[in-house]
This record gives sequence, structure tokens and C-alpha cells, in this order.
Amino acid sequence: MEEAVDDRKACGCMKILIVCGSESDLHIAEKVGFILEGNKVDFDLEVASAHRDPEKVKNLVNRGYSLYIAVAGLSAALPGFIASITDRPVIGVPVSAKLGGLDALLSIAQMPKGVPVACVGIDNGENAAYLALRILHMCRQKEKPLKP
Ligand code: AIR
Repeated sequence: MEEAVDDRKACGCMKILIVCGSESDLHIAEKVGFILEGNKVDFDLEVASAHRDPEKVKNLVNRGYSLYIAVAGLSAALPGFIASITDRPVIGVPVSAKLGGLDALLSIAQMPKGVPVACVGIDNGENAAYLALRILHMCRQKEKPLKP
């Protein structure tokens, strides 16, 4: 396991954007950031709503990141919106703002074909970080294949 963590550290060339739909989602984004920090993965953390400020979201994506983690509740368009303007992997984290997060879960998971978003469990920022680490780890796959 320690060896795998070292490999992840070697993926330092990559940078992730964690973006929240609102400041009220920051407690979930912090869980993501904590794990990325612990694995020495570089990231930015921003707040930008796909509904309230789509131009800000576009400008953030135009900076260019290796991977996006979008955290949002209610009608959570943010991960899908980002996936519509980048070819990079997007991981969505549904937040339990209302309806126990079911509204956000379905908004993130039910993407149309051709616009993929990986959806983790409700409020599960930790799994978004772990999935991101696995995706970044693939940059080392050529040198050392992953275990089956
Ligand atoms: N939200 C913000 N813009 C679009 C959406 N879906 C979400 C946020 C947050 C929830 O609405 O991601 O989870 C409530 O936001 P606020 O700012 O009212 O607390």
C-alpha cells in the first residue's frame, strides 16, 4: 500500500480543480482537499455556481486542469456543465442540501450519453479524492502496471 502512495506522489505534474456550487458546500470540499493534500497532489479550490455564475465556471475550466471534482447540491448541474466544456475527467459529489441529497445524486449521475461524469455517493468527498488519485495514478501505468 505504501508503494502505491509513493507512486501517487510521483504524479505531481497533475493539478486538480475542486469547485463547489456554493460556500455552503465547502465542508464537503474540505474532505476532498484533506485527502489530496495528504497524497501531495496539487489542487485549487474555488466556489462557482453553474446556475448563478456560469461565466466564472467557464473561466475556471479555461485555466486548464488535469481533472475536475465538482461538489454541488439541489439541481446539481455543475459537474455536467464542466464535463460539457472539457474532455478531462470530471467527478461529481452530490451534497445533501435537500431531499437527503437524492436530487443532487440523480442530477449528477443521469448525464446524457457522450458527456460522462463519475458520480460518488452523497456527501462522499473522500471517495471523490480516492477516485481522482486512482485516475492520476494511471499516468504511471506505462512504467509500472496497476495490480489487477
Ligand atoms: N447550487 C448552487 N447553484 C446551483 C446549485 N445547484 C447548490 C449548491 C448548494 C445548494 O445549491 O451547490 O449545495 C444551496 O446553495 P446556497 O448557496 O443556497 O447555500
